[in-house]
Amino acid sequence: MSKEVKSVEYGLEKIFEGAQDFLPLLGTDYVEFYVGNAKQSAHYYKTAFGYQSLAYAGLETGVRDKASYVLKQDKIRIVLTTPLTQDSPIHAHLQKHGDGVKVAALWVEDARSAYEETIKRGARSFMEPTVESDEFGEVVRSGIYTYGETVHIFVERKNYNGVFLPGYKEWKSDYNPEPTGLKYIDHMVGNVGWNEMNTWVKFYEDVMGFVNFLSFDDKQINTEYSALMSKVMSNGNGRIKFPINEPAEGKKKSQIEEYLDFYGGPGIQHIAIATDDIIKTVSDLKSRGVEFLSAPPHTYYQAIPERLGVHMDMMKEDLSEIEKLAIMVDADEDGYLLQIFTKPVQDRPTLFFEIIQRMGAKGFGAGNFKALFESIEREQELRGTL
Ligand code: TYF
Ligand code: FE
Repeated sequence: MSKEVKSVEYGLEKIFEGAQDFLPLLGTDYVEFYVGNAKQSAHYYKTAFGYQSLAYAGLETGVRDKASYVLKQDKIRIVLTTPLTQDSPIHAHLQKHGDGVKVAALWVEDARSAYEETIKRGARSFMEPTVESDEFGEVVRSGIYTYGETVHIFVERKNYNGVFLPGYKEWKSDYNPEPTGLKYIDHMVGNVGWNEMNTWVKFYEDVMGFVNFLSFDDKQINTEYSALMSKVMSNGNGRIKFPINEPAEGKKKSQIEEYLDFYGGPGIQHIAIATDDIIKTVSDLKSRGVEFLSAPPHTYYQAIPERLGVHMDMMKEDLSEIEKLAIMVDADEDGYLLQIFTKPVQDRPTLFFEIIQRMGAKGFGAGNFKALFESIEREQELRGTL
């Protein structure tokens, strides 16, 4: 089949001028977390977030050195992996970073070419192209490093129809909590060190062919106490969006510095997950014990009609319900969006989740940054890290 036919099939239209097409990406394939106890993490993600059991690899399937639980909800696949042996390198990763995201895997048409094209442009190798197969076909994977010890694995699965990857067996569980309406990964944000943002912007431009389509500087992103800078990188078809944050000088410690201290360097800070009914999703998540940042003050909600301007008429959601759930609202020229942020999902103040509903808006909620960062600072205050 020719490249053109495949592209049409996958709808790989180019929406960002300037993006290079040497690395066509079909979407996010999976996100792998390294965790201290994968069995219990899997239970948490099923119970609290409504993920469904999909696949498993571990002692019972002949894997001796680690256990991995794969969960799914709509288009999202997450893998929770823990080491089983004393000398596993995953231990070293956990000791340094705590629980966190190791792999942001990207679905590609050709994992060998993805590897060659990115290595040629300066990527550091994590995994040479490797073919894995079982009775359901074969998968080719390859991988490169991005910031810190985080990696991108390219997954080519066009000749595979198993549940996840060769080496995993289907996981059928009697415990299946209802989904909470999580649909797909909207973006994944990385925190990098002082003066490193532009290095990683250049990495996504030169090595991955992405474009920088939005930037926020410390004049736009600041509170009385702290500041940060952020640049949003996107691939050509807009399916993969990776904002990158760098701390900036403020009167007190920035949340980005707090992350870098506790994570022991750069890494993934938050994963934004899309829903098309944020009121239902957030109500469900709260009833299952997911903790969110505290609400902005009432004055924030009073200012929404003004902030939304022409988009206010479009807004279907009830403002008092939005305020009760502590959801935030912002608009840009294309529409509005609703978003909310969880507290960190492990003891270290590192990874957290965002729930986002886009009603046309393509931005990241810049109008909410101040209120959001003030909520984060209230948490930092409690942790003694501000
Ligand atoms: O992804 C974003 O840009 C928004 C806002 O530390 C944001 O979700 C930016 C920086 C940050 C937390 C949230
Ligand atoms: Fe975000």
